[in-house]
Amino acid sequence: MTKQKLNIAMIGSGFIGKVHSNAFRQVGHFFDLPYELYLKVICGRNRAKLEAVAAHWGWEEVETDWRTIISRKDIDVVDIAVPNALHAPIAIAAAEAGKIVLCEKPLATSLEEAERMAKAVRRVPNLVWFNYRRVPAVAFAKQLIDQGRTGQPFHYRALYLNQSGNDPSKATGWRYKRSESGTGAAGDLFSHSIDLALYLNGPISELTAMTHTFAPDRDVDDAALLLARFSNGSIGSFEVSRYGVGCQNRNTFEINGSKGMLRFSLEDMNRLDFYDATETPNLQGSRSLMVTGPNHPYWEIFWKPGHAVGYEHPFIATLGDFLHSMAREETFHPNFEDALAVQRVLDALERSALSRNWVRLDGNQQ
Ligand code: SOE
Repeated sequence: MTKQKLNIAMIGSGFIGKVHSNAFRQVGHFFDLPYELYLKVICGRNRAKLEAVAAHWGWEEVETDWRTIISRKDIDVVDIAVPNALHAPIAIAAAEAGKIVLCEKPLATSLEEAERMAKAVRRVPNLVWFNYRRVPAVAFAKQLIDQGRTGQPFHYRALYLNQSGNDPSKATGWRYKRSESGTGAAGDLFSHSIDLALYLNGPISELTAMTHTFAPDRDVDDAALLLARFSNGSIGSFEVSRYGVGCQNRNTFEINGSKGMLRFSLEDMNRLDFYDATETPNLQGSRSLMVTGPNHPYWEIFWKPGHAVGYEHPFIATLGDFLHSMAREETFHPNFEDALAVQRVLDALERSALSRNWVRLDGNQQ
């Protein structure tokens, strides 16, 4: 059977463009895809850099104007991997032109922008690259929670720490400028922690937060702390920072429930700690599960049991699942609506930090 061809245009050629290029290249090697993907055109501002990236990853053409990409009839998929302030204009134009739209996180630089984006993509297949949902250990945590293995949830605890703010060579890019990124650590790191929290533990009903900027001349937050009440009755604490010196990419969560505990750290991403409080007391103890199979999420897609996966695999899994759900005409998650839910929490975080008050959310986060 001949497969439908999909011509992909990726806008952006930085770090995350490399991760996406790899996912587009690799996805057909792992997933039995319902489509044939073509890495048609890569778009960015610097032609010389684009040509080098295109040659390296096998993009057929380069383009320096994203509007030209949108107007091209032969482009099926627009993938947005550029600074946050450009997400909205590109995503809205692409959706209006009927393209399939994939977008990096955080979705937008404001709630108002995110609402317009989510509305614009309603009629086209869409995805937001909250990649950590598809770390096999995280997907397995979700399965255990859904099976009731952790029972009634009491605590949700998350950290996302890196040390980029403390490194002057890194702390000058677009991620540190409000005009291009909207927020600092909140959008960059917190968006991941919030997406995971909403996915694993459900909507947040109210929160209080503080943000802090260490660098004297910076107009975005470097760190944020947040306390939350979830609709399921549990309480949450979150900390994100670009001054987590000693941590390069520490993304963790821990859940304490009436029947057990789950603990994950991206620094040991193939493992999930599980404590089963229903076992006889003399056998109770936290076990460190290697989540590479058998019978773990994606174990038949990637390597044999015991053969670890890395940073790139959740992106490949995100894309593979997305293409399958598109072929089945099913709604994929995380999509723009899920990312809008994250944006509502980010907006509440900012309002709470400014007003120094608790902020209620309407529970409309899933
Ligand atoms: C930089 O802080 C960054 O690349 C984030 O933007 C990503 O979303 C995160 O996964 C890793 O760190």
